[in-house]
Amino acid sequence: QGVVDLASLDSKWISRWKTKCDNKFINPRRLTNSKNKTDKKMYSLTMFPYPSGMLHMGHLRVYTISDVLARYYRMNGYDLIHPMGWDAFGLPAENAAVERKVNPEVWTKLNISKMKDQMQLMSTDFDWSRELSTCDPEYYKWTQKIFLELYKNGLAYRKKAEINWDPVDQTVLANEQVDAEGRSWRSGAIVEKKLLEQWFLGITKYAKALNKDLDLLVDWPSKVKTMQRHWIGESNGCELKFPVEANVITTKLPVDVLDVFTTRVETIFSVQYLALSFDHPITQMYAKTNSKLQEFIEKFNKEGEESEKSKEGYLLNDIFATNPLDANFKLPVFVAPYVISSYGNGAVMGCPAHDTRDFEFWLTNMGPDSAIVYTVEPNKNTEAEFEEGQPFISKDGIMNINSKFLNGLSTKQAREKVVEELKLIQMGNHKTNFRIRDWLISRQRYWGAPIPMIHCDDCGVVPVPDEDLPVKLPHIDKLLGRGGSPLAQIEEFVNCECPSCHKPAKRDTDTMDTFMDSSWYVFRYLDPKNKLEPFSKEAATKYMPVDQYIGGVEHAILHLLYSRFISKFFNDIGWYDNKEFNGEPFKQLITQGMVHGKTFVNPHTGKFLKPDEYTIADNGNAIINETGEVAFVTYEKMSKSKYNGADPAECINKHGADATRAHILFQAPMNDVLDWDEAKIVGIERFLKKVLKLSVDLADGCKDESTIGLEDYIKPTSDKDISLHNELYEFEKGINESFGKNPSLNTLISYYMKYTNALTSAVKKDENTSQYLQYKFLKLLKYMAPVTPSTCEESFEIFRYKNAENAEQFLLEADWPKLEEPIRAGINYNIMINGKMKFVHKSGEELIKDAECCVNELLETEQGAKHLGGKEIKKVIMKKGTIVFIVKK
Ligand code: ANZ
Ligand code: ZN
Repeated sequence: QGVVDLASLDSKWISRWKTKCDNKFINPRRLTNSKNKTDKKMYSLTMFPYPSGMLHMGHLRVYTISDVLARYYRMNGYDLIHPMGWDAFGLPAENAAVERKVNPEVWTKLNISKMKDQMQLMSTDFDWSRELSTCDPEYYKWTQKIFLELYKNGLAYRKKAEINWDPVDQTVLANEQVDAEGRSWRSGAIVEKKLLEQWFLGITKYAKALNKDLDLLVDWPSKVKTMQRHWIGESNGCELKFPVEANVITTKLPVDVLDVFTTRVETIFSVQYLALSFDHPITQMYAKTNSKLQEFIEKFNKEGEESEKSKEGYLLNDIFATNPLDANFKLPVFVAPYVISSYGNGAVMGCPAHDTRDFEFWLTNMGPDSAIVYTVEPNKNTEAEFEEGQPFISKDGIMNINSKFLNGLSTKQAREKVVEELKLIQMGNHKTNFRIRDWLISRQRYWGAPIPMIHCDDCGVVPVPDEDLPVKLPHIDKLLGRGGSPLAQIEEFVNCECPSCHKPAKRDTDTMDTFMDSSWYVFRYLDPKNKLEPFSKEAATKYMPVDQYIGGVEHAILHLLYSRFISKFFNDIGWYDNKEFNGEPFKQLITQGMVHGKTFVNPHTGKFLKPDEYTIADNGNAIINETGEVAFVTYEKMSKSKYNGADPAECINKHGADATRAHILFQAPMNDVLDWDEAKIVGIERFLKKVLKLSVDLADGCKDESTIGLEDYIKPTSDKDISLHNELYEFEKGINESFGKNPSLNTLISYYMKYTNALTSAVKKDENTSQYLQYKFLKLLKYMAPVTPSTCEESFEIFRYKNAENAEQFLLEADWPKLEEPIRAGINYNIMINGKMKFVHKSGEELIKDAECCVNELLETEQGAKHLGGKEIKKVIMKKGTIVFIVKK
């Protein structure tokens, strides 16, 4: 029985386990659980991957974490849901179709099968009977149904909107796909604005709940909650009306008041102008006839998001507005690129004296010497700086003499007072605004779920009837390049019959944002084969919310926000019941950190070195071949340009899945960045070989009649066994805690190592009973099984080669071992009865904690029974070292 090559163990055991499980899964523990059903549920979910065709190190890390936790829960007998599926719609498949002329479906399916194989190489135990793929018509049928349900509830609507247009990819982008510089996240092109009819989902109707219920998510990283809160952007202020008129009375304006949102309504007497967004109705009206205004708008539209920073304005000469609290204040009205059309009301009141942006705007458009009207001055107690001629922007000040009836009040008091005043004349009220915008889901792409709507000349927009779902993607052999919606070019798809009047009509040719597909997959996993509905109410009510959601922090905002929205919506329309958690889908969120690659840099040129440009010396330094210098080493995000990528499949081939899994867990706490250094895996390999060696030593050292089975419990009796028991207790406690509420899988591995070392030295010392050592070793194997299943199974086989009778049993069928409390060494108690020393009793400290237990324990001993049996005991006095009894005869 020599020690084996670790990498060879995976295939041996995976195939044996699979055979045992009728080829349905790879973990025999599931057989045990299906025999003993419980109602302890555990829904442990990993964010499903995009099927790119290759697992990367990030996948390796997250699936290892997820699999290890899942195996632990299975060993504890939980009714566990641990599914896996594919976020299979999206741009890469479409690009492959355009560039390589392959069918996106074929490409996607091929990738899925490759990645599934790689997941098996990692020894992951996902529940493949629940597998789903968002591009499967059986799945997107329900995505479409959910869209229609949102529509029915007034949460899906079509609107002509200023959208982000990517001139390179020729497609619409969501706001979040545009970076801070106004560039497309994909092509890098400066994003333009364009007006298009688009479908929106009314997530803003849920903004308040989405913000408030973040408080319920106590097991989420606070960083993620802060990001969500910021994205939702709840802002409490006031909405007020400024009457607006044209200079020429015959001009008819589309509105006669301008609704304005402000968080500083106390500055109302500092207002010197109003500004409108490009698609405000008044702007739109003048733009139709005024070519200068048209040019102004076009110029900024080309700049995209950048334009929001501009200080330029276009004065609308023909109109003026009036301050609602003072009709003498006539105010000029500008069109300004800084006014965001989708925030507030697309109209703002400008206060040059108290806002930096307004100040700059005012001087830019009215001249550098223009006067500004202060109404707030510094509060004497605070040391806010005030400089004449500059805006005073502190929110915490005192109202000065220019502010009429507010004079002398603090800004806070004044804010309330103005709202009171506005309410009286019905010109304003408190208002809460949200930064979050409605969710634009239309995409001009092929590889997505078609929007199930039909456009009829007579009936308008008509939903596709339920019985006609899914609206299937037409089969294509190649895509005709980009430009608008690919589906619009396929006549058989576009032309249809109006479901309402049966005249010829046209289908919507856009597909849905893929975030829509992933917003509800957690529900489908619970009932993946359901042909009648997206999921049954019963299954969802039973298993939701997800207990543990594991994934990358890059989804901290959008995916999690959209899922929360949809899950709350399902709860509200009664598709499932989740009242106590307000429809929140994810109880605990675990965000794993990124995996960084070892990167070699030339210290002089700063250039990244290719693998063939340096040699690793004996001391571990990387020597640059050309110059003989030592290369500088850092860890950075893996990328082709840095030559620092690592391939999980390669690592597994070389070292085996177990060592790879243990190594990736050991190197860093789950939430931290992990600096991947394959060389360090030798430490793990050494440790696993020690475990295998123990199995050989313990199998050889045992007596022939020793038969330790999976369920056995052996009590330590000799002093040496008790002290080993107590030593191992600390590690067992650590192991159990590492799997606790906040899992800590790096410390888990170090407890395994300590346990292994303690056992190894005990075997060397040869002072324990061999049965006890065997028992504790088996316990270690069970504890390690979630992380290194093949190594543990192999050890068990070697070990039971001599021991076990039941050769059909797998280690992986075992229960999670119980934590055995430490045993304290005995203390000698002098037992005095009626003042006389009678005998000595040896026991733990617990003896003198409770009089009744103490007497019972004594009665069980020979001496105790002799002296105390059948006697009425009047009083027990308990002291450390001595116990005095008074016995009444
Ligand atoms: C007058 C004022 C005076 C303002 C002052 C600020 C300081 P948050 O906190 O983000 O909600 N605003 C309102 N709607 C806008 C839009 N559509 N585009 C651009 N800016 C807009 O910000 C609220 C403030 O942002 C509002 O308060 C308004 O300017 C501006 F001394 O009104 B304030
Ligand atoms: Zn019709």
